[in-house]
Amino acid sequence: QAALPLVINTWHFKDAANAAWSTLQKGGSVLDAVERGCARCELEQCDGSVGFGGSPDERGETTLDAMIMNGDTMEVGAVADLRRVKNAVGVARAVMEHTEHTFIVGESATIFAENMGFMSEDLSTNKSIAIFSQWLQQNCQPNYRKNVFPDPSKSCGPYKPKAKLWKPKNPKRNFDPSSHDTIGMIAIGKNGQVAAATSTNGATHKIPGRVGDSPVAGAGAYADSTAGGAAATGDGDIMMRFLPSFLAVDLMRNGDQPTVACKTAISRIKKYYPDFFGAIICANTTGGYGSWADRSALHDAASQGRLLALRTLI
Ligand code: SD4
Repeated sequence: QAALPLVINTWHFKDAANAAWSTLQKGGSVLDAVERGCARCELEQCDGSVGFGGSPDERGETTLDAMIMNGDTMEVGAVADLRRVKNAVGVARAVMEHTEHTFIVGESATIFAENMGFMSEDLSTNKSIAIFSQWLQQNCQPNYRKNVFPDPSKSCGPYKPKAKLWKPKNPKRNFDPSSHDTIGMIAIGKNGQVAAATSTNGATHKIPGRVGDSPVAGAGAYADSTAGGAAATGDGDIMMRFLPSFLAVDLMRNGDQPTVACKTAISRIKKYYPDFFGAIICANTTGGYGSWADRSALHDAASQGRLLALRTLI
């Protein structure tokens, strides 16, 4: 149990937690806190998996997914497959506050962002170009239309679906855990107001247009000021099928302690996908918080969240 207010987030993104915390201390709202916290990660390109220059897709482009949720009003703003705009969580908040919609995607999200005054710029960096080129070389099929396209960079497309390696209950999942590190953040205000937000550049080498769990309310994050908040990180293609953040908040509403709620949300997924990668953080409106990860590789995502929570209380 901790005193309020409280900020926790996934992984070891301390600058993000501090940005959120100082926003609260300066009198900002919990929404301001989670927005600024996630925005800090977008600027710092936390672990390469948040913000510009990370997780290039199969065409080499970085695209962003983000959401924000107001647990007082149950308003949500979200963007996915956002191109050429760095501040995805800011655009998500603009969707929430300046439209009657919840979720805007792709080029249209970019146009919306530009109309709202967000700057449009290339999200590629030398690093993302290098990641893409290396992947292209490794995945290029040298004989594929070789005579037509002697340039190896042109002999790799169009996309041909790979054989599906995994099925429910089949532990073989073609998934690179090192490419996953989204920020998910929960802030609980002095009076128990809850806000949550996420921001990510998704999964590396995804099929263009792929959207993960992070911008989906109830999957990537959820906030309800009558119960608590939750945020998830990990294999979004699997996790979004179970709405783990919604489930965890609902379990807390029914009296479960945050750690128990987090564990149940992860266990529900493991029943069907025993080998998936994922973690979730949970906080309730009285300042209790907890986390659960499916395996040790991701314990960092959860336990660092706990450390950060303590840190912000110092
Ligand atoms: C996604 N869930 O797009 C995100 C990635 C992530 O830790 O959380 N990585 O699937």
